[in-house]
Amino acid sequence: MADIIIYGDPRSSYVRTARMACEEKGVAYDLEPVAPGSETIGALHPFGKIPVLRHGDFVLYETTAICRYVDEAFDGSTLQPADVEGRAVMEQWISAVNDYFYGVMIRDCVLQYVFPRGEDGQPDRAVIDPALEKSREYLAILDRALEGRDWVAGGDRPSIADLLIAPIMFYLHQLPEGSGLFAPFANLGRVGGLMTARPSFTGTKPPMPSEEAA
Ligand SMILES: N[C@@H](CCC(=O)N[C@@H](CS)C(=O)NCC(=O)O)C(=O)O
Repeated sequence: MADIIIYGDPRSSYVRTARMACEEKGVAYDLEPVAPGSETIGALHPFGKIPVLRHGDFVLYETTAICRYVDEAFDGSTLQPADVEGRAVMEQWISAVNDYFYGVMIRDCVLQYVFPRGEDGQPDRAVIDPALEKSREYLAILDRALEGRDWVAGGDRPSIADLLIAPIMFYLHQLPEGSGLFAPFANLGRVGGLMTARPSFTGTKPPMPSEEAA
């Protein structure tokens, strides 16, 4: 058994971010697959969400706090830029992803397809269509931020901000509109290629519905 346990559903983008932080850092962990709102999570996370990290007696929730802890508690290459401006830009993007990207891209696009709430059990276009439009706008902002750099806060390796962004981009890409959404954005395509080649990304790929049924 590894020293670190990550509690959460492997399909969750936030859980994937926490796992990617461990993988990028080279820190062994066990994934305890539990649902948000479950009894296990209720005992560990006062807001009932995932992921949660346990390291010995230490229990921690909130994805960014988990990533920062994994980065600072263990040796290995860093998940935060060395320079003060780089760290500030990383914080800026962590905040932007949590406050703007997640709600629009995951809650209002991806989850609308996964748990359709429209008429006749169909995805609710009144929610999805404006969210797709907003996603396009936000992807353009991210694409501009990646001009001339591989990672959003600079440097030669992904920071915590990139680890938050990548699982969201993955799910957005899976949507029926995914290819079209990303088509205009060359920097997102280039950086997506770098990210999808990393073992931290390939090793945490969520089970897709067709694979679960198998
Ligand atoms: N601020 C939290 C957000 C965590 C979060 O929203 N996790 C989702 C899964 S991706 C969840 O638990 N959703 C279930 C729910 O909202 O009830 C973090 O950074 O960890």
